[in-house]
Amino acid sequence: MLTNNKNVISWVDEMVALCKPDKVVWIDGSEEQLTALRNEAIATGEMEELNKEKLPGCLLHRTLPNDVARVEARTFICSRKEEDAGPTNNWCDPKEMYAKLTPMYDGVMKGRTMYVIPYSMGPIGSPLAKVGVELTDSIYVVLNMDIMTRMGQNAFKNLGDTSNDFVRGLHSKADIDPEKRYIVHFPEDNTIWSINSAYGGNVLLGKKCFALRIASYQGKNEGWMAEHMLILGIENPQGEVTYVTAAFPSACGKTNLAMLVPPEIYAKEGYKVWTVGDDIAWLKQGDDGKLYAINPENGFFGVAPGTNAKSNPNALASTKKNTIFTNVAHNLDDNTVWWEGLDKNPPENAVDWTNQKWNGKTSDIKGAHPNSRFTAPAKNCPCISSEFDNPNGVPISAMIFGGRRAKTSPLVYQSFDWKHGVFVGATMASETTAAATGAVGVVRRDPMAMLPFCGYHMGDYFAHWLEMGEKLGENAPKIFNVNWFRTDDEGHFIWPGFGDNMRVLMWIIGRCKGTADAVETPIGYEPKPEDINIEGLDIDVNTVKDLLNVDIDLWKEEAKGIEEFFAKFGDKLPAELSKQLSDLKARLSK
Ligand code: OXD
Ligand code: MN
Repeated sequence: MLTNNKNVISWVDEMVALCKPDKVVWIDGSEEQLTALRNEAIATGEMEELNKEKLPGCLLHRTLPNDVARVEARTFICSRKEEDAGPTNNWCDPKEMYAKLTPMYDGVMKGRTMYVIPYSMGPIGSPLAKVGVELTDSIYVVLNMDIMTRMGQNAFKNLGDTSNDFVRGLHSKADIDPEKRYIVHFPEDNTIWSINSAYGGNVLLGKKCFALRIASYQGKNEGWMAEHMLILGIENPQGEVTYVTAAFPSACGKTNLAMLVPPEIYAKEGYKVWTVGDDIAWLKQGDDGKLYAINPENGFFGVAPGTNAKSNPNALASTKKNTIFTNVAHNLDDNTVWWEGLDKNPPENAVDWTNQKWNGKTSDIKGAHPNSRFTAPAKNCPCISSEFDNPNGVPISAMIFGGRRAKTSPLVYQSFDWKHGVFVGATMASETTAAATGAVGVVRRDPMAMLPFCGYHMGDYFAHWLEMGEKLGENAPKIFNVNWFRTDDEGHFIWPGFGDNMRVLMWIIGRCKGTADAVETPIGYEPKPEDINIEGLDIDVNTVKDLLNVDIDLWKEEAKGIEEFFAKFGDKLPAELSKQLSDLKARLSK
């Protein structure tokens, strides 16, 4: 045992009595213990050790084909009252859910070892950090948690001997039976139960389950925010850094923006971009009144396909050592890994992610699963911020929302104020692409990119955002919306994206500093076309004008869509958001 905390000890005892493992191992986080676990996983075939010269410390793992992604249909928020989970979550009465799952955990770890993983979300000792303990029968989970969190004995330091403020996570692979898979949150008990999966998003309980679903609920009660946002800093040639956060639905390039490489025109002047986080931000008002953010994680759980030296050199560099690859192709010639979009040279002598013989040159099936992942330590990232471990976080000047819209949203606009910004975030949407199954171009609303991750009623979540704005007052970050995905009549993207998105961030920062101009439109403030720097791009100012165009008819349609979406929330929808909608309609009709 690594702690004297009675709450931890009695809960672990209770779960041991339920799961009946042969052995219980407390994870202290020492290199010695981790090396032994790596060796055990390699010996049993759970993981494969990769090329020691090219990928030192790296491991390869494959999950079962039925277990490759988060399962929203089997993810539950079990608050005592159904209305506290809200219309966007699956709900079940907690008593009923405990009664259903307890027999499934009964004796589930017979013949297995239970690992007790203490971890901190956020730098140890940070006033914004929180402690979790995850119990699991998977070495893969232990080794991933070591990368994704501050794991081990030190995590208990923040808790002390008497506190009960820790998140209780119980995970068992069980039989990896998809019919009996459950990812269940009991926000009022600080508890997460996950069973019958071994895929990252379902089993690394510090990430989506704790740092978003449970933490969003804690944040509402304790006056802070847990958001699905990247955090980045832009340093100017004078050495001043301005920090922004940004929320986008999946498949909109969040990790790429977080690790952006400045285009030549800015790089030569001495501008730099620093990554604080690529997925989750915890935000709290500081003593000086400003809003501060920490990244609660310690690593990146990134999608491998599409990551390459051009799209995201910093992410690729992060994966070159001490990284765990899941469900990528295995190059048998040099014992390295490959995925679609890595380069134009797929291996011929390989196995695909299902461990079948695979020739990348001739096969027309994919070598890596589209949701294959790398788990890489944040400190591997060449552009990791020097403030990454700052316990007080970084001050946020702007918050950015965005989605994938072919025509409706302009390249960038600024909300009129915080309240209007909450409306902009609450009405965020993406259009489905050909990459997903189902119809193309269907608008999916995903407020603040939190639809699958909000641990309570989204109407109350919007109200919490509005309250935070009241508290922050003059210090509230400015709120923006961006859209990198406008297309021309042939369906081609107009804006170059990637590193060139910095050109838009520069206008955003100018607005925060009061140095950039804007024009008022019915949907918010926009740059003048000439205020977006296009030096070195092969687009002209008329193209920027098109990118900024607000089509009133499309926006009238948009307002109808928003009205339908808002109806879902019934009387939990804050009156302020209905008012924002009618104000928008009035401005569109002027
Ligand atoms: C993720 C997600 O894996 O949002 O980060 O799905
Ligand atoms: Mn995410």
